[in-house]
Amino acid sequence: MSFLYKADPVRGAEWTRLFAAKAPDIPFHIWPETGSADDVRYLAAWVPPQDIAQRFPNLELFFSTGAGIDQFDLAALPPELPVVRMAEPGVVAGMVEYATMAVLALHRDLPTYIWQQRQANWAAHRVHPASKRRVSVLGLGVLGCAVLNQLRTLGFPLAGWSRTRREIEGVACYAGQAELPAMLTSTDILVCLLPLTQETRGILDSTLFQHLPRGASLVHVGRGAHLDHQALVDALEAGWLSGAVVDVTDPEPLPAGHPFWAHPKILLTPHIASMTQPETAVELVLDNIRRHEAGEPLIGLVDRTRGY
Ligand code: NDP
Ligand code: OXD
Repeated sequence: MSFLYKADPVRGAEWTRLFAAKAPDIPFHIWPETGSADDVRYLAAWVPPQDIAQRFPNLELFFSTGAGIDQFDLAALPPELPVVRMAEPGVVAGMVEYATMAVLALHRDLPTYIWQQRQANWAAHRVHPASKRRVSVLGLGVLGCAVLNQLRTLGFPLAGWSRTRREIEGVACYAGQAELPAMLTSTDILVCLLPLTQETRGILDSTLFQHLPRGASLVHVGRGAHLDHQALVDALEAGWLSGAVVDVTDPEPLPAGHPFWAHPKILLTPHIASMTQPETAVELVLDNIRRHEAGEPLIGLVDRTRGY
């Protein structure tokens, strides 16, 4: 029985050390070194190998090294293979930091001040209290809820949207497509923390932006393909949206000359909002292996019918 890791090799070295300390009985390999393919019971990967079923016939669990799973084709994996995503405390903490930073940056007009500094322009704008800035989160999952918990402490009026109905203290909750416009019309800063599925692809488009009030802004930390890039640029140029913090794009990296690179109203980061942390990820993986062996429910098990 062995564990195979196929993702970022730097973090892989940390996984190796952690497995040696915490699970010395499980032989650990880093791709492309696999040991005996018949022995591989567990595979952790950002993108699994294409011939996974033929290559590893005794695989029992597949772990996505990301919290998201859209980077690979779920349908290409053996149908009975459990797929577990990395909803681990480290990735959650990183997203809470980034989303809070981004909301505060938009709340306090940072894109404008960065641009003004470049122009040597000393111009002050009115400061609005957090209690007057309505923040809404698309996606009330592990990450969306953690972000809302942090934003609550800062005094923003909060709302959130999910597929099925949720109840979260201090958050106006909306569910399903029909209720989305009602939330958007009372949103000043919109945070996208949705998984990428057939239903959510392209959701951040001109129609959605038109439902937001004039002057609203966007934090995009979901997946690049949620966002219609041109629609964002158009909404910013028209002054309909006032700013955006964008961490994920399609494609990644953006090509040279793409309008996001130099846009004065966009703060762009290269998909670093959050990252799986080896220490906490390995703890979750080992807990899930134990759960699997004991026939207990797995933490972060992907529901293949929902696609997330
Ligand atoms: P979860 O699966 O825990 O939560 C997903 C949420 O989205 C749920 O509330 C779900 O609704 C909602 N949702 C899904 N589909 C729809 C839909 N069609 N309409 C309305 N709501 C929908 O995911 P996480 O919170 O763990 O992660 C969210 C995403 O964040 C990841 O999939 C990934 O894309 C992104 N991410 C980005 C990172 C970055 O660095 N930029 C890092 C990590 C993750 P319901 O509650 O009803 O199921
Ligand atoms: C993830 C990511 O899904 O880093 O974990 O985007």
